[in-house]
Amino acid sequence: PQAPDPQDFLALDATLSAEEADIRDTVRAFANRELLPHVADWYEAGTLPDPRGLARAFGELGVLGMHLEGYGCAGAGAVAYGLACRELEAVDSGLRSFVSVQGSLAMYALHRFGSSEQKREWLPRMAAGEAIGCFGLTEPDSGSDPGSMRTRARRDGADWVLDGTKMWITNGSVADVAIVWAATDEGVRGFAVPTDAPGFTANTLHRKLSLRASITSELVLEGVRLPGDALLPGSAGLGSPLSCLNEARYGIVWGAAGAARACYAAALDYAGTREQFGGPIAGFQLTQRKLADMVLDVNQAGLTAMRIGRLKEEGACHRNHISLGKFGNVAAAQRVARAARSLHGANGITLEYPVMRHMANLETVATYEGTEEIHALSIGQAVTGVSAFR
Ligand code: TGC
Ligand code: FAD
Repeated sequence: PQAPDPQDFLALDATLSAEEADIRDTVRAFANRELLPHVADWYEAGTLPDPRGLARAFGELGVLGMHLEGYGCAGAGAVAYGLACRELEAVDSGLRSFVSVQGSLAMYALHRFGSSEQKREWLPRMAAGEAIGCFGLTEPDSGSDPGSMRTRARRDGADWVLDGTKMWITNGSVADVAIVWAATDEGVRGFAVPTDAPGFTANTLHRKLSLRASITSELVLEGVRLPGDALLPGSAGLGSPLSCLNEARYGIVWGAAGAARACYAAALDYAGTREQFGGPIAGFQLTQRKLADMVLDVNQAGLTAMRIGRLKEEGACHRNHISLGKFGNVAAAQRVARAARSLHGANGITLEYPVMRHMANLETVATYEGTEEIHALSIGQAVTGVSAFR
């Protein structure tokens, strides 16, 4: 047998189909050419300087809604979509987030719950990156417990009128359409809100210390009057937005494995070239222990992502599989990023190396799409049958 490849220790890449490997290579080449050279500057600036150009570039690459069928979407398999997320997050969590929010949250909500008119109006343009979507579930006083939302939609004749505030909304201030979740007399329902509707404003949030290469916003809805057909007719109850989250969380299972891989690769490279006490730091036992722990975390995260992806392709992926993947892979990525940061010494705290940027991003990744505690409780409930959320 061949000795393990340090970059793919468990030879997981050999289990990919030729088409999947092709998609991985295409996204990796794009990421290395178009994103990696700029991401430290974007991160330092605390923004994405050209979100519309970026959306169009992602659209051309074919990753926006790539796992959806029809309306200009690629209809790719779950593993292929996961591989794209992994390559993007190997560059930066904020870039995977851009693609997740567009494809897995805003487009998925329209695709699954929208009318055929809404799908025809938005999906082809969103797949091409000509229109940007955001997904507003979280509120200032309603994060882990979205069932407590205060945003309200009431019927007024044939119209709907929306009032409320959404918080921490990725791409909110650059979006053309906001998928807004609101409480109604019939329970929680989704609305496609054009962001030029009177009464809708979006304010960019500043001074973030994590996910800086990403735009995060507050959405304010003050008496936003929408025609009856702004309602996503298939949405019914809190389960509707939560089922969109499963899609985005699935992307994070793969994405976190990408961030971990990037930190490990940087650490391995640094360990081989940095010399102290007359030799490369890779030669010290304590460094090798760090690298061995990283190899284990990176490969276990890869295995978890692959297994959950194959379950999804078989139609056998339960939301608790995804909770386990998000819970485990984000924690693994955080361990790898932290160890990689320490291995880089002082250089590790700068933007010249990717490790602290990933480490800081992963604080967000561990928080959004269900915090570590929320996923622990979902897994706890799944194995004990007892809910401990309240
Ligand atoms: P609970 O009573 O358990 O559930 C209400 C209804 O929803 C169903 N359900 C789900 N359906 C599909 N997928 C899931 N993951 C679901 N979880 C629950 C459930 O069966 C029930 O249906 P029905 O028909 O019986 O009514 O609701 P709860 O109020 O007790 O809350 C459960 C909890 C805590 C697990 C849930 O609310 C939760 O997941 N909280 C975390 C919130 C969260 O993740 N927010 C993310 C916002 S979006 C975001 O962060 C984007 S970041 C950008 C990026 O992705 O890059
Ligand atoms: P809280 O829910 O207030 O939690 C605070 C702490 O209490 C956490 O440690 C939590 O785990 C813990 N906790 C809560 N409940 C329990 C419990 N029952 N048992 C034990 N511990 C508990 N949201 C969107 O809707 N759309 C977006 O596009 C979006 N993008 C985001 C981008 C960024 C950069 C960030 C940081 C967040 C984004 N979010 C978005 C919001 C995100 O989903 C929420 O931050 C997340 O769901 C947690 O909510 P919270 O911040 O209000 O924390």
